[in-house]
Amino acid sequence: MSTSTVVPNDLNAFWMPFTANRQYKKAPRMFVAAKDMHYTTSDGRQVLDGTAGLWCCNAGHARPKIVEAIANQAAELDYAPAFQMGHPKAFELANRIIDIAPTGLDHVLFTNSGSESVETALKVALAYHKVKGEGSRTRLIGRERGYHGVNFGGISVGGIVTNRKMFGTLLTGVDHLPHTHNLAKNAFSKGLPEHGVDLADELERIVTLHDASTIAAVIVEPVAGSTGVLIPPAGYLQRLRDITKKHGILLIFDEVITGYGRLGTPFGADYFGVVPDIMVTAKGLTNGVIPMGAVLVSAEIHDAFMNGPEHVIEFFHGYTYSGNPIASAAGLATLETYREEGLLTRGAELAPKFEAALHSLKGLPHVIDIRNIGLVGAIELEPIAGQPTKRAFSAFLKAFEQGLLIRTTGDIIALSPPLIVSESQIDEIVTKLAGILKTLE
Ligand code: PXG
Ligand code: PLP
Repeated sequence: MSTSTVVPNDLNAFWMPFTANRQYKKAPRMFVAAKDMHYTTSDGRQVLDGTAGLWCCNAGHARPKIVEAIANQAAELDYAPAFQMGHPKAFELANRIIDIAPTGLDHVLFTNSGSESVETALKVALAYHKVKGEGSRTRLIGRERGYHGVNFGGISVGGIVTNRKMFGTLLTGVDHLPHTHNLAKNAFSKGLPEHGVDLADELERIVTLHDASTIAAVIVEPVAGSTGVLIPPAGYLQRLRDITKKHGILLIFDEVITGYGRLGTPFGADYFGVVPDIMVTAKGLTNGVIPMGAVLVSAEIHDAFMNGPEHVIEFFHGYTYSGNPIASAAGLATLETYREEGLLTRGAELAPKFEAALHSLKGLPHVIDIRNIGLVGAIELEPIAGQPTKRAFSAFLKAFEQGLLIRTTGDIIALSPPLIVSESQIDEIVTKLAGILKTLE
């Protein structure tokens, strides 16, 4: 198939997500193929994937096992009803996820995205307290700058203003911890920033304000990704764990980005040695190929629902496509690929190289911070006065022209290459970025 024949001739109907539609449609950027570390554009150029798609293609693109599993599954069993019926692969996938998950997380609810996983986790948390006879625990605590998808629960506990301000009153009974970003004290940290563990103590203040008996759960990203890679201060997540445990509050880790090897460990929980009560995942579960999410919960939470008459549904929640056969097949083949190639821990081997390469950009024009953890990095730029986001977006456009895909949010450049990236490709990413940073307005 010639790649030049597949460009649609009218871009008007598709209202694109999180995109400057009018600008994009004047000068569209199209991918038409992908293999391993590269995309192919509609004009036949190769683009090195510095972002694993949108933080999801952890094993790179068009991996044979996954492609084959999807094709075979579509032919064998395309769909099975999700409610009151089952098929073997969903059970198998749940077991394989629990095999790699931190000890203490024992059951899986399937969804179709990170956003749905967040809603599912929040509903499990509220219902858990209710079935335990603590129905007064209804408050949810998120964090400033947090990203928990785009559905109403997620934007309520989320802390990105642009994602919230157009949408009315959201969920009531939500409070927020402060974010942990502090350039004055932590700029150019390698790995965990040194300062800010005491920001976790803000949770004690919130508990005092509302009383623990009204609080159901705290939800945080172990490393905040979408808002521009905010890495938690050393000791911070442990302290949140200690405070939540002390007060009987559930701790939810949103690992949609940090899950499945991104930090060099299977999950962020492993990296930080902190096990939450509920873990939210998606993206890397199927290598981004088929939409799917998974919410992991402790046996204690699951077992609390397994009461009452056995013919009665225990939890009134689920999606038409929860654990659907093709997504399950993709998930199994993905986890198999990660296992065969050691990808859930490869990030730890590459992290020192990635860190050194990124921090070599220190001193280039406009660079006010560089931060990194596992195979995630960020370069924060000084915004152009009165025109926030413009400088980083122009870096994005230049990178694309030069055959490199990066991601920008605000004036922050985020990097999260597939976990199959080679050392020379890390050099290529950083060399190209250095050239671009020198030419930015
Ligand atoms: N939670 C977290 C922590 C996420 O990062 C979601 C929930 C929502 O997942 P879905 O599958 O509904 O999009 C996310 C998604 C970016 C970017 O470039 C980040 C996400 C999605 C798209 C772009 O920062 N995160
Ligand atoms: N809206 C209508 C009218 C429906 O019938 C359904 C599911 O049956 C939904 C929404 C929810 O769709 P899904 O289960 O794919 O989330």
